[in-house]
Amino acid sequence: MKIAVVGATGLVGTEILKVLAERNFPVTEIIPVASEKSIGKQVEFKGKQFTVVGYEDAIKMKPAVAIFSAGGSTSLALAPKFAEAGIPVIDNSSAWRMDPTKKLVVPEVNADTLTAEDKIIANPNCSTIQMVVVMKPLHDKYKIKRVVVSTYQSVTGTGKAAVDQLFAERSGDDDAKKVYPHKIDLNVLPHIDVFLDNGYTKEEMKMTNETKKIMGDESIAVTATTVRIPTIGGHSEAVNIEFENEFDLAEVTQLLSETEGVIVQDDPKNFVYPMPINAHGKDEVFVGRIRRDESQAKTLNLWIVADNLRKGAATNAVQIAEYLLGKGLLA
Ligand code: 11C
Repeated sequence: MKIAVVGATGLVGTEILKVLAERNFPVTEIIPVASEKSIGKQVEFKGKQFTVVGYEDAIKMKPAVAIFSAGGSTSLALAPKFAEAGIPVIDNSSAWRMDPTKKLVVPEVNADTLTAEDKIIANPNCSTIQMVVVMKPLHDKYKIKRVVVSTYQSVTGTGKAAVDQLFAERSGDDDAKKVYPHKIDLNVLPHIDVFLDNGYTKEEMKMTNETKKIMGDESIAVTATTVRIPTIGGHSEAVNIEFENEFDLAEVTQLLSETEGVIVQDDPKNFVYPMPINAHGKDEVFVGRIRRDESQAKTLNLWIVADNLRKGAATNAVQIAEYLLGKGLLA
């Protein structure tokens, strides 16, 4: 099966190629697509070299699916061209996520809504994905009323230039090119993406709005504070969930340990809890610090960690492709 990867040379694009190889997706040919300046470069996949092409050539090569990770404006311009040619697009940008005509998919939660009509499928924001994977079984069982989440997000969410800023500062170069408005090493920035008129950042509103859409329930209230920290392994989240119904703590742990794609790491006496350093390079979502909020009835506290480039982006996109393949929706 020919697979086009649009934005193949970026941080997420590179991870998509790794995940396709690791999960043995039946790839016969990778079609790496990138901007003018990268056309002609080579991209390696399973020991073979593939030449980067422009989007028109890629469409002519008739890939079975195109996975996009090239930013919102590229996606707005190019995804419809692939879709019009009958090539399903799985898009990592925020361009189509809240479009009511497009599905926003986390396979463990709502892949069953996909049909042959869905030619542009949106991949959610990384911080939303890891939260909903854990929340879905809890919502089904106890019905979520309200979520208060604070995030601790990896610089890899911003891209390679941010990783470079962190390591340049760490090596003592305080004049390093700044992607953030402040130093990131030895610091914490309560600021991810742009500020909106309501005082929240776009990242915070993505967590609110995308959660409702993926879970298919507009009644779930979500308030978020999203924070950038100097780490690279993944995003962490302190999540407080108020339910409609009473829960049993042991049952919550049992339920999560039986949930596809979730690994419970919760043995605080032995210092076992999820950390980005351990989640790095993994496809699962890790949950721990499972405890009752003693200040309020029917309320739970959790700590959720996942590799934002994996389950938060590449893995989720490849899992959507796997679902389409399994349902016979890829030509
Ligand atoms: C971050 N969550 O960590 C962002 C990156 O909407 O896909 C992903 C942005 C998005 O900065």
